[in-house]
Amino acid sequence: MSVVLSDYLHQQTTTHRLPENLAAVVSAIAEACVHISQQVRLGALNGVLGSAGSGNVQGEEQKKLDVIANRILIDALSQCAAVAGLASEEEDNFVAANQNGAYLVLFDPLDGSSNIDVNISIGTIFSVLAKSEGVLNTADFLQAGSKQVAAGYVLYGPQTLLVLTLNHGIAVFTLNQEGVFVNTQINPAVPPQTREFAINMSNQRHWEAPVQTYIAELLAGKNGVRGKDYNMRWVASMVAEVHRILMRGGVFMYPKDARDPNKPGKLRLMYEANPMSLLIKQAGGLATDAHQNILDIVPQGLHQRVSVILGSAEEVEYVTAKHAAT
Ligand code: P6P
Repeated sequence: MSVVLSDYLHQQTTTHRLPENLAAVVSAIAEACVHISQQVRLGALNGVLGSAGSGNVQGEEQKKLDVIANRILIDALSQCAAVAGLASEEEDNFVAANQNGAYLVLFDPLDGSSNIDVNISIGTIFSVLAKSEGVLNTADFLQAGSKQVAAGYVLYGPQTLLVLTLNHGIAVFTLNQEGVFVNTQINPAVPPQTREFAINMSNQRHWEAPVQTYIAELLAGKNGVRGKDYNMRWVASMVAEVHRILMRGGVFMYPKDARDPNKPGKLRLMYEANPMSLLIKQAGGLATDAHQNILDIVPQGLHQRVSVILGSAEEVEYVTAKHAAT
């Protein structure tokens, strides 16, 4: 008997006392991502590839699908009574939704945009926080990742997958031909050790010394201090990298580099690093910014950037320890 997302959420309301209105928020996100998947899958047939001719608050060029996915999520979440407000990578400021809503949703509507026009996997990343009493303001969103009440992503790859945590493990759903997410896996576990790393090697000359040393050790393979050969992957879509790590282990790194010393890293804390770090923790892995657990970072801004090292716990501990030693 297939368990679909609505069944799973109902089970969670009984077994883990998941609030009904939080289940409604997750359902709204999932439904929006079904619509995004329909747009992504048609690509050129729908005229949705290429540049939108605009930029976002990050100073990045927006693709047409970035704008479309952003609009689909804003429209869907604004109609969900449980959503008080939302924050998007594509929006300068938060967007107020429903005054009596109990939750805040933060998202990267389409992560990996540079891959859209070359048909490589991309995804939607989302994070859900509880809203405190009072008039909605930016400070309501600035909660540490450990406060997330739900987090996940939808990966638009060979399959469209929803990977969700409600802080009680992880559930993986595959989108069927009727547009319904069907549960296909429960509680993937990240092995503590790995032989696979993901980093953009073209930035090697810009890294800080501990990362330079660490990656050199991996490249030395079995003749080096690590005593084993490593494999490398780099998809340039965080969603694809994290999914691979959830399925078979590995370490993903986007470290601080010297290209912009004022930026602690490229990735965004609130709607990329935090949701992915919660998933990785739920799967027995670890996520740090090279110095502290990402989930412990107290945010200062909606679009704050952070250095990310996440994946197999022993590997993340090893490279994080190298930073502590400097
Ligand atoms: P680079 C995509 O733009 C993203 O935010 C992540 O999904 C991905 O891991 C990273 O940036 C890729 O960055 O510098 O390799 O293009």
